Amino acid sequence: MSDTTPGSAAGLRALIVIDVQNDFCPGGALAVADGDAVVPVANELLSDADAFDVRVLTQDWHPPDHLSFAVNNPGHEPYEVIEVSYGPQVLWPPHCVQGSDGAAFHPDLATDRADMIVRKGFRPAVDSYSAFFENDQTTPTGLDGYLRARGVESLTMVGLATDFCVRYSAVGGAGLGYDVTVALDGCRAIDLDGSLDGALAEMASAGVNVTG
Ligand code: VGL
Ligand code: ZN
Repeated sequence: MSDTTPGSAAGLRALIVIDVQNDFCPGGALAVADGDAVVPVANELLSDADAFDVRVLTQDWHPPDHLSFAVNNPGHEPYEVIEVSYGPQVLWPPHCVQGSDGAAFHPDLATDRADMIVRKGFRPAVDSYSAFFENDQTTPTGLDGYLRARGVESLTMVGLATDFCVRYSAVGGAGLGYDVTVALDGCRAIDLDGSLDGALAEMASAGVNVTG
């Protein structure tokens, strides 16, 4: 372990690469503009053994009957917000269906470098933006336990999308006590109705360090 840990004296540093999957890249079902531009940035960080002790990838992983898909909510269209058991939920085009090409990681992502892959959003009735907690804010994904067990104290996040899964993962991680940095040059946003500005404000007030 290196003794140059930024922001923490002894804890290990983890890189968390969020949802760099085909459906969030150009040509995908829920394409984020310029989404594939995050791949070289993520790969450079994944290869930087001096900067990180632990490398985690997350993967959005929905069953075909997932409640976040507009098609599973008759009378509703993609990008509408509906009320579900745990509060407001944005409806999306079907994306990242388990086992589909769209759910696969971008083919150029250096997935072999990862220690751990966390799948989320696999429960039909609960969406999961955060790498830590599903959208009901109570169901854990298990990532916190994994990081704690490995002695991780600081997190650097890149990936897709800045204003959804990166945002909720960063704010969730800060709430759990991690020292969280989001490297914006390795992120791209959906930006639905000002959601990028909202995400930047929320991350700042949660104490997340936003760089790049
Ligand atoms: C995401 C919308 C729906 C994301 C996932 O990875 O940001 N956004 N599912
Ligand atoms: Zn999703």
